[in-house]
Amino acid sequence: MQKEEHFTDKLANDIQRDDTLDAATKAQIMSNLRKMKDIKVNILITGATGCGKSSTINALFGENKAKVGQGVDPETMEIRKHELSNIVLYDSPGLGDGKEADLEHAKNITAKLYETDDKGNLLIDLVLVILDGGSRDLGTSFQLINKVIIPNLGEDKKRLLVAINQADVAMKGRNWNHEKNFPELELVDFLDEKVKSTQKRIKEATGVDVEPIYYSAGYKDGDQKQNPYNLSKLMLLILQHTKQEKRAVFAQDMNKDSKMWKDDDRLSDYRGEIRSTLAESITNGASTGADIGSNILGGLGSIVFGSAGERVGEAVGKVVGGVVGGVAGAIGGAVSKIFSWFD
Ligand SMILES: Nc1nc2c(ncn2[C@@H]2O[C@H](COP(=O)(O)OP(=O)(O)OP(=O)(O)O)[C@@H](O)[C@H]2O)c(=O)[nH]1
Ligand SMILES: [Mg+2]
Repeated sequence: MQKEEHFTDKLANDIQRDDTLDAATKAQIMSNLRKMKDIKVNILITGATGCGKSSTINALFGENKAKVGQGVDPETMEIRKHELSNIVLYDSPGLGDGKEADLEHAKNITAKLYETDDKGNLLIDLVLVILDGGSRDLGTSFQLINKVIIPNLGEDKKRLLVAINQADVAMKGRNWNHEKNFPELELVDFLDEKVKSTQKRIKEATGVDVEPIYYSAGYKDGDQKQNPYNLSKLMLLILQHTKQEKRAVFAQDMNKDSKMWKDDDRLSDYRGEIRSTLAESITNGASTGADIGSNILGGLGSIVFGSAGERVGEAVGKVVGGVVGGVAGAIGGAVSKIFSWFD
């Protein structure tokens, strides 16, 4: 499969051709973009067998992008590695496979949580625990969260994210509107209750506050097919729990199929917020050290890219270009093209 051109290369091309920028500024931006291209975000995804880890990975990042890491013996219970361009996923079984297997999984997950990168920083940027919304007994999942993950998470508890999947079948398929792909009121209440009780069970056992969400990764089953629900809400949460300067690279690996992102609870403009979050991280990262202060850009980012519903392209062109021009305008204009698929 041919790899898609990296967005930092596209950006670099546009910047090179921009004759409003001087050579030194261009060189600085090029160097920033090269560094950005190498950023890795390491995500540990875990949860009980069948909760929807693989489905979630494919929905978020695109089916044909995830390839299974090398050197993995399927007979062992090792964590599987899916290496995308910039996002690296570690797919681990949760608990609930019997005493011996559980012990092995817990050991592997714990080891992963303590692993460090070549700079000595903790490798794992984010732990996504997926709960099966259709399951009555989430006891083993809480054991996983409360006894295995949280105690070994270190100071930064923000690295933990809990998401309840299979919202569509949480009431055995009742109260899901298949035509419109959303939950009817009764199911909404049921799911909200599930979110609350999940939060409570973690808080009471560990003192840690999490903000779980519910979603559906969707499915494809022969002729049967259902798009995800609240996937954009999950994506935004993932971005918000990732370090600001690392967020940019999700633009490379996110699923480019716009159908995946369209159905959600509409409590917020998740897609707009994803766009602005990404655009801000890219713009800040690209302009670091260039002759326009990144604080100016940061402020501008939220004003410009934050406008709900408006295409980043137009907004950037009009506002950034008009007000400061130069570096911000050039980067902003180029950034906008990256999101043409994300309507
Ligand atoms: N209805 C519905 N089915 C789902 C959803 N997510 C996953 N599934 C189905 O649940 C089954 C298991 O999904 P997987 O993604 O393979 O789950 P997993 O956690 O990767 O499973 P293991 O790797 O075996 O631990 C599949 O048949 C999926 O199609 C969802 O949101 N709604
Ligand atoms: Mg799987």
